[in-house]
Amino acid sequence: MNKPIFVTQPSLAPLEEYAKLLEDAWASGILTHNGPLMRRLERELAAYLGCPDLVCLANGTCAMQLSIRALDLTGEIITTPFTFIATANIISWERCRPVFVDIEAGSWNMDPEKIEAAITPRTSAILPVHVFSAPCNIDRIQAIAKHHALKVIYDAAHALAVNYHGKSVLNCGDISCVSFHATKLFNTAEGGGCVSLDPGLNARVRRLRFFGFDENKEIVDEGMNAKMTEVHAALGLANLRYLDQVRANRRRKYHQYVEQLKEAGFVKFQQFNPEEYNYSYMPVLLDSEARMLRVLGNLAAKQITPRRYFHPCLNTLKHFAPNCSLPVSESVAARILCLPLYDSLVEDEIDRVCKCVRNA
Ligand code: T4K
Repeated sequence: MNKPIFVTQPSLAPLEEYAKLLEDAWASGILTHNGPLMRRLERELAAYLGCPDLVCLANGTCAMQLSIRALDLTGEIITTPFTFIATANIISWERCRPVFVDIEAGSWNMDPEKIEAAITPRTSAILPVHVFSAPCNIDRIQAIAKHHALKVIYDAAHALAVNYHGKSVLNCGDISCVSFHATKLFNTAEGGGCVSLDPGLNARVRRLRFFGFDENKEIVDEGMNAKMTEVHAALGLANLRYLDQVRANRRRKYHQYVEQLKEAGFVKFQQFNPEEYNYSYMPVLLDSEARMLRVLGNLAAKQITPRRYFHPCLNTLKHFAPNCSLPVSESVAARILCLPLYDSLVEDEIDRVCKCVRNA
């Protein structure tokens, strides 16, 4: 009997390296409140990514929440329906209304040509997602935002260690939000971060994550608790040393999948620039929902669980109504499947997954 295969598994540094990093925390008893390990992780990540600064937070969802707050957004925020529920939920959670626009058929990212029709006097921002790490058409989105005086927050949950025009994609827009969840390319178990080129915004996000305290512990803003602990930061520091290796490994496995599936006439892959992708997911688009369900059944019979990232299409959820029908997003969401992709996945397992797909 083969062991079950899940859509992903965390990439983890050797346990001894993690434990070593925790020795100082054990000695000092400092476990949280913007401690030395978290500040070191902020510096090391910013340097690794080529960003001037990075603010570590408790998770990627609160990175978006604090960004909405830091920019004082209200009213309507234009976003994509082809994303994880967190993106749209946090807009509503912050008492704004998500307005969905359709995606491009090849990149599965927000279609910039559909944005202007969705802008109203109530629109305050655009919140696109770099889905599966492929950068959106940022040049076009920024031009539209500038023309209409809108803010831009990028949900870059998937897009750590991705460049756009040779520079970190996280340096784009007013703020970019990353996730360091256990299932991501780089993880701190739970965690996330905000990147902005505006030092004032970074300072505000830092205050918002810490109850509104400034550096002198004066209450200067209406904040909450979104701090990253030392225990999480240590895991990040340990894992960061392996990030290049993890990315290269996943890239190799991604191509093994493509080699085995490209001849199957019913499988399509995401369109992206290979220099601007981090290979954290293995999304495949089947030619019909019926075929996708057959693939799912074949895999389930072998104890292999892929994920329908992202289904359902968020504009179809009742609590976001009224929203119009968005044919490209709905069609992609009905036929997409993310196949298993992670460090310890071996070639034989990829072969088994591909066989199930081809047999559908
Ligand atoms: N924006 C976008 C576009 C996102 O995709 C996400 C999160 C966010 C924002 C929000 O970021 P965070 O607030 O989460 O930092 C997972 C993740 O929980 C979620 O972070 C991620 N996107 C989403 C795409 O995937 P689920 O519900 O599929 O996770 P779960 O727990 O079912 O895990 C999937 C598989 O991973 C399991 O079958 C086994 C494996 N796994 C999972 C965990 C948690 C492990 O091996 N170890 C683990 O610790 O959402």
